[in-house]
Amino acid sequence: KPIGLLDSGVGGLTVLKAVKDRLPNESFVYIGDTKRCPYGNRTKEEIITFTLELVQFLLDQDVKMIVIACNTATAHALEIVRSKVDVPVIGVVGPGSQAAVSTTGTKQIGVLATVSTVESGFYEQSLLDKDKGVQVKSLACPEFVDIVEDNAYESAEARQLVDDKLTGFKTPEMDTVILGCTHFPLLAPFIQEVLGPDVTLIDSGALTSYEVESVLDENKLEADEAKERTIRIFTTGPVAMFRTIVENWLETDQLDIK
Ligand code: DGN
Repeated sequence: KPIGLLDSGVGGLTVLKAVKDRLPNESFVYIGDTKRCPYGNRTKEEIITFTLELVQFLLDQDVKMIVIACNTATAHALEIVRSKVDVPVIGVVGPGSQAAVSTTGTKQIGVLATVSTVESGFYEQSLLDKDKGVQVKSLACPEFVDIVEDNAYESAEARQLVDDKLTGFKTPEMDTVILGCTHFPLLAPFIQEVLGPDVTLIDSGALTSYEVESVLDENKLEADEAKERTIRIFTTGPVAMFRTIVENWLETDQLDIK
């Protein structure tokens, strides 16, 4: 059976990329809710409703576990999804904050996320649960999501946007910054350039891939190695732009995109 991943759009592809590279025998189904993206400015109720719809779509594809590859949906809907479904469900905030507390030497951590993730306080809580001594400074960067969805994440305009947004964000002691939205790793080269080489960026995708692996082990959900793996990708919006981003980012056109 495949592993299911969901996001409000293309952001969760950053997680899919890490998980598929780590687990070469696994098959995947991905759904991006492009039609209703961004989730970051929506109410908690809307985010829960949309997330549950995507979860049902994945369950209909007979997935064996679900990765909520969206920080906004994780912050608002992880617990409720877990209470409603029988397969294991993981989010991206836990792995990201674990990595950040393990990385920081100064205990000053930055979080870049959507408005709704910042307002939920979920990252801050998750970080403090892991280390009471950390100080967290968060910034909502909803504009970053739009520029990624528009496939302009490598443009001069994107570079300028990141510069305008992040200049002055870093405190002198801040040594670790969480990319707290799964769209943001596509802008990581610009973000790194603006924040400087002394800051470690945390991309929760890579860390989430370890968690997927251990959840599969714990639940004895092995891949069927006799079968060739499949990666099926769905969007609720127009396919053309989505396809371009998928092919560039995952560096393959051997995908089934609908
Ligand atoms: N990719 C999503 C996240 O990680 O929060 C949200 C993007 C959005 O819908 N605003």
